[in-house]
Amino acid sequence: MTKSGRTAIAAVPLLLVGVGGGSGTFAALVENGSFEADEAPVGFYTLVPPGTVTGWDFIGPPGSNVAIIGENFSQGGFTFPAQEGVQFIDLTGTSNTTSGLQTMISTQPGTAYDVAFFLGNVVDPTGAFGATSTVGLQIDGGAAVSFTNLGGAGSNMLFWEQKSHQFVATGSSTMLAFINMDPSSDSANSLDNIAVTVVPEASQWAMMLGGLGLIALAVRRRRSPPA
Ligand SMILES: [Ca+2]
Ligand SMILES: [Ca+2]
Ligand SMILES: [Ca+2]
Repeated sequence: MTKSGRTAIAAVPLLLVGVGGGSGTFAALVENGSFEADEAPVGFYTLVPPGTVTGWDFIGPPGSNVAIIGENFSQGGFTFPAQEGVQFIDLTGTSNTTSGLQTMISTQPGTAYDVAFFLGNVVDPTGAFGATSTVGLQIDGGAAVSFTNLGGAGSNMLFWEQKSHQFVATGSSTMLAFINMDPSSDSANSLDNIAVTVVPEASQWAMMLGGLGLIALAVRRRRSPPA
């Protein structure tokens, strides 16, 4: 292999880092998607409302709430570790109704996005936490798409499962809402680590490969000995 060939290949990881950085920008489409921004008391929780969640708006019937669950929370013989960081959201709060959170993200019309999030469940059929956890995801106020976590049987620890959903944006902003769909007898429906990313298109891959070629060329020219 020639020297310039090695140089070009060495440049590839740099470009991929650059492309990854671009994706990272898209991942940050959701502000505070891990619910770490507002510190809840350790071993306890903060009800919203009256509290607030950075980057999100509470939605739900009058008198209802959700909860920011603090680090090291445990109750009723169960432990509730976060999926990412130390905090997460309990969509049931203390009201156990159709409460939830919504956030507005910047989008490009016609672009496909992937919404990934973790849904937590405990199996407590004779206790307060129910046996299943179902979240409804609404895009721009459309029909809720439901996701259910049935896992965690035989464990006394919150069990996390990743879910994802793709949509094509129709406007320059898109509203995402996560709504509790557990029965009123169920007081645990956990949500953490929400990230939205652009679904790569064939044309974007072509641009990236074109970029690779240009960088390889530039590096080769730079490395050429002066005439
Ligand atoms: Ca978190
Ligand atoms: Ca539940
Ligand atoms: Ca609860």
